[in-house]
Amino acid sequence: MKNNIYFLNRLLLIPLLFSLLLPFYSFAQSLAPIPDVGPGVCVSNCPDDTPTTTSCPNNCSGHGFCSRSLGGCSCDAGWSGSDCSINLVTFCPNSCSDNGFCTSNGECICDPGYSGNDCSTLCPNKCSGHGTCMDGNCICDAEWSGSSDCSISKEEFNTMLQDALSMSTVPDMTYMTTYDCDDFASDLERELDGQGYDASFTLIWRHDGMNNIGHAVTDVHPTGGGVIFIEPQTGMIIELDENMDGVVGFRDSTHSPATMLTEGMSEIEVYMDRAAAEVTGAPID
Ligand SMILES: [Ca+2]
Ligand SMILES: [Ca+2]
Repeated sequence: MKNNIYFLNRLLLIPLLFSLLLPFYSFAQSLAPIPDVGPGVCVSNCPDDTPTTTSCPNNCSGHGFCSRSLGGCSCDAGWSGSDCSINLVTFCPNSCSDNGFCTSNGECICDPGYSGNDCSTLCPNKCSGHGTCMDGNCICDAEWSGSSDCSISKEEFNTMLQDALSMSTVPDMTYMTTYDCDDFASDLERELDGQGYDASFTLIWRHDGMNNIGHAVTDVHPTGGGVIFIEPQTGMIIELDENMDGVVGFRDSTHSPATMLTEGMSEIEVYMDRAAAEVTGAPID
């Protein structure tokens, strides 16, 4: 009988121990990382943070899983939206023509060398990897602005242009009151246009506090962007970045009577040709 009582006590001890240890077990379990569950159903801490067995929106449409860490759907590649119902392949225009990445707001991010809202427009030579494709035209990086496909560097272009200038007869002309800077600039512009360059006519107004001293030079626009200025009386490429900020500031086709500086102490105005400058009222003799 004594033995039986002892046995009964031992039997009672087991549930007692269990009931004492259970809270520790539950606490330890609550510290364990909760893995994402999927697909579809969220067990707790769902988007509304209510501990229920409710699911993510539309059960993530079968194209993702319900993520506790995100508090919503984590969509499979190629799907987007809060319920993963947006097919990114067909959501963007023309599926980005297989030349770009479709974003969740329906816009294509085109691969290098392609442009257009559906990435269907190819730029020349894909801009040679030295520029950005915009509306079918390359916007070349500054150092690669020598050609429309950004394959010629600015330095190479300058070398070719300087070679062409060394053959020019305009710098050999004699400076006279009747044949002065605007005549040099205009004649060199026409000559370079004839050689296939996109040349135009530039006026520079230098300010010394009281007076505005005008000068005319020639400029050339490489097809990849930028402007190169030339002193037509010497046939040399000149640098007009007076304030040394890496760009030459100039006004396009407008003459403001020498009041708004565009570069250092100068106002630089680029015109299509001398006649276009005269039309704006710029004083040219
Ligand atoms: Ca003149
Ligand atoms: Ca500058």
